[in-house]
Amino acid sequence: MTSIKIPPEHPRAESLRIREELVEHYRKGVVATAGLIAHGRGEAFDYTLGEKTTKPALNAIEAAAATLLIAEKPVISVNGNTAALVAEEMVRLSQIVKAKIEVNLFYRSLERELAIKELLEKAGAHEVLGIGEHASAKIPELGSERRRVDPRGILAADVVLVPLEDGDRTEALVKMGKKVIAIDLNPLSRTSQKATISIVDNVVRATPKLVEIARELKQDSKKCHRILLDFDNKKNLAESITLIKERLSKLAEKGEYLTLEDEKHGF
Ligand code: PTJ
Repeated sequence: MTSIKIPPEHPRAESLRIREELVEHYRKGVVATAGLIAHGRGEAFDYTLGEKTTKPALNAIEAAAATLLIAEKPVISVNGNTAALVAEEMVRLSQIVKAKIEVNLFYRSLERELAIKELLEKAGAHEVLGIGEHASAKIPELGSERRRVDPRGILAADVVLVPLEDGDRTEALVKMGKKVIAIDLNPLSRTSQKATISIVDNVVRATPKLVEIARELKQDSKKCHRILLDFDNKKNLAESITLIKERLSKLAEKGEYLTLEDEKHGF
């Protein structure tokens, strides 16, 4: 439910709808104030990527699906923005790859934890970890509230999916020997740079794709292993950055961004 009416013919209708979704969930206490700022940052990077799932993003999504399916104790870490934008898809993914769902917040408060838990339960989650005193364990060397984790979830996990994350926790989780899958539109962020698998894509596009691919790969563990043998995160991340560079160079050559022809061709 959004509070303003967005005309469907508006050229930025989808982007505005997503923005309103966040504002609405901010009012409901799900999204942190800084979550709105983080979204704006994401939008800017999405522009440079052409607002579509790129080939390197798709490679990373495949590798992420394979990793989650092979994992012994996978956990999906959910924060305010993720819950507001893709609660249902995250729950569906957790069911396919048999992952636990844990709420983990940078701006932690019991009210927000409970509001996010409720949203996830409405989306079909049976168990939501990391709420209140259940987040009783601590990630070493981490100063932020993100250090508080559930011993049944992130602490014990071998693979953690972290959409819209803060770089220091990614680094700390990797140091603990866990595989970290990040979804972050900024390929230069510490999260993207330090993750085991970096999906440089919008969480609203990447998550349904992750669901679709995980469903396809579920019966084929040989293919999962093959995908992972071929995947090189550093190289893939470099391709995302190159893609942005080339796209911006092409646009710079033209000096004109919005023409009807370009829109038709997806620029
Ligand atoms: O809900 P909380 O309390 O855990 O707080 C969540 C935020 C997002 C506020 C917190 O994790 C934070 O401050 O994150 P940062 O450091 O702003 O990083 C967020 C990253 O996510 C940035 O690199 C953005 O470019 C990226 N981002 C924003 N929106 C999206 C996104 N990546 C993928 N999909 C998006 N929709």
